[in-house]
Amino acid sequence: MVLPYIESIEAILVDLPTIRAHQLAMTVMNVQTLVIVRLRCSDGIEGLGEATTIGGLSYGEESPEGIKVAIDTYLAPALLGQNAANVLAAVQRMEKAARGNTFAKSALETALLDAQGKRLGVPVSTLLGGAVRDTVPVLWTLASGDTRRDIEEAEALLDARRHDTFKLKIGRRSVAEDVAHVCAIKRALGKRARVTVDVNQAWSESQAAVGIAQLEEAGVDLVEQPVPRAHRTGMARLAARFVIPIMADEAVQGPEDAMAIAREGAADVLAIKIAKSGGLYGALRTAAVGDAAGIALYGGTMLEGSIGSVAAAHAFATLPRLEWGTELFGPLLLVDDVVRERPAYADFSMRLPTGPGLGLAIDEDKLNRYRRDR
Ligand code: MUC
Ligand code: MG
Repeated sequence: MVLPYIESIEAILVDLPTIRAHQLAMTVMNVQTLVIVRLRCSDGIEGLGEATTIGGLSYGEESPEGIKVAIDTYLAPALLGQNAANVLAAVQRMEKAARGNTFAKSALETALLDAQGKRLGVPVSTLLGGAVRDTVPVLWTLASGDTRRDIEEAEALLDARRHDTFKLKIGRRSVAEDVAHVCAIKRALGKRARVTVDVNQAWSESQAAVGIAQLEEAGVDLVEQPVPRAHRTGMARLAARFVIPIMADEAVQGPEDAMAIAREGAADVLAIKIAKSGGLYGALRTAAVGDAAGIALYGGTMLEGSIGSVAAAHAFATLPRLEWGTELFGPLLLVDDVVRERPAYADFSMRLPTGPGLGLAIDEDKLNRYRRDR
């Protein structure tokens, strides 16, 4: 048998407008930039991957432009000519070629898994051992910056049975203003919806102690990353002090962070993201550490388009326990995408595509329309 090898790798910057302004503690998004990877193999099979972050360098340590440079200059040369059918050997070569750069590595690993799935005629989740669910629950983030508009948005999505859990992005305004905003939304939605908040590291421990007490009182279901990611001892004190679950997002990148959080009791829930963990395998390893420690799991997003979101969904679909569902709504926040068919959302969930690999195909016209270098 002739082994297929990796023939070429292209990393393409794609700029897509969002359906409305998306306000987070560290930035306001009106456009999302995706880094789309096309990995072509000697047997004619092409794998797709995506690396996407939020707000340039304001959220994480890799920017879209930097991800492209890392792929073009360092990671692609390490992979060209290698066996395209051995994903983990390729991942190990990337680990030798570059430290960190987990977003870039995740996109390449996704593309290799997509290609291998297409080669074998099976979905990526099958390559990972098999899906235990064919849909994943998906929440929606309310982040328009306006309380009344957020309530209207939530009501419409509840009526459409698209989402019944809402995550509120806070941390931009004072603690008092943020708490008032959250309480108004929770009051309006009542028992019809779960409400969570993401502070994106914006509070000090003492601000968090005040804010979380009021959010708990208001019936909010979970608080995500209230304090800076390095402040694990503070997170542990907050997790011990309150009944409302504390979720680690920025504080958990890979399995080593999950281990430290477990040891220190620094969170009740882990937000797992393929980009933070360097790919689907890394995300599953991170999840396994948390799961073994009795920490609940949640499938996180970097607001990727369809390719990155579906890649993550294939991984999350294999997790035996996924207590807090996922937030894989990225495609719904974008006015358009670069795939022919976007994943389907209904009944508060995303349905996993069933085709080989990721189960997605590039729409060449749309890619040409939205690529930065057009
Ligand atoms: C984050 O920090 O969780 C996820 C949903 C959203 O609106 O922003 C992201 C990032
Ligand atoms: Mg978060």
